[in-house]
Amino acid sequence: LELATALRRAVGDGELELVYQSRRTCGERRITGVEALLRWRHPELGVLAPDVFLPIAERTGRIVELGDWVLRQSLADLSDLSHRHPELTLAVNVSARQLISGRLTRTVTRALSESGVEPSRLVLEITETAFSEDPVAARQVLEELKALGVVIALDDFGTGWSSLHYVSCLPVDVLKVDRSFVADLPAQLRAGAVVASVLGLGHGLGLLVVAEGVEDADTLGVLQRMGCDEYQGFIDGEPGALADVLN
Ligand code: G
Ligand code: G
Ligand code: MN
Ligand code: NA
Repeated sequence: LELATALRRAVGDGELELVYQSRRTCGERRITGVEALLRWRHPELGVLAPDVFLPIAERTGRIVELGDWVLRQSLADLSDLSHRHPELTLAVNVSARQLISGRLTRTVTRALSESGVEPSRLVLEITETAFSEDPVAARQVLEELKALGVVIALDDFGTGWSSLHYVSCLPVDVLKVDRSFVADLPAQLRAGAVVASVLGLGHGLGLLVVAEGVEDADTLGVLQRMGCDEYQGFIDGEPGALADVLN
């Protein structure tokens, strides 16, 4: 309850922050983009991870306001560095409730025009829960976003109940293989089979496949040999300030 109250003030008081994680090609490890990750610098509790406060924000509806802030701030951050990194893409996580809030398309349109960033450089990361809650509304918003020229990624792919259904009928461009499968890659044949099948599916549909949670060179080596397109993970360091991540 206290967190819920404090969260109400967090946006206005400037307590929210973004850290960034790079996304790179598996082959040359060339940077192609960054993912914005939200943090809350709570005055007494210190830096809180989204797992601690996003469920509260979802429940209270505050997530819509937080999501607006994340979009505007991350696009402004990218815009500041665009002269040096004109090709870099920005991935932003969108929660289920935000997706079906009825105002996401308008918010994205406004944030893009304020920042001057090309729509094709913005990747919105969606999880399957959004579709299980309200498939009709979710689908319509995705169509609107696609019409703007924004890129759509399915996040945590493989962990939901009906991934195959969604990937076959929704306008999606990118599959992000959940890190639970990636973590077990070097040691576990089962994880290898799952990742191989996501790669086959994604490439069969003409999608870009990104592996999440790559922590070591062994794992990256396996992904390279399997033909995975891009990866993210602590192998490139902890998420940090945008300027640091790009150095
Ligand atoms: O950054 P971290 O690993 O702590 O993120 C934990 C979870 O929070 C992940 O599932 C991630 O997708 C989610 N997350 C991080 N930033 C945001 C954000 O800005 N909006 C939403 N909706 N989820 C986020
Ligand atoms: O669900 P989503 O993919 O948006 O989650 C992103 C979260 O995953 C972030 O909170 C980030 O801190 C975490 N993460 C990113 N890379 C790694 C990694 O290599 N290992 C682990 N354990 N977590 C990671
Ligand atoms: Mn994500
Ligand atoms: Na994920």
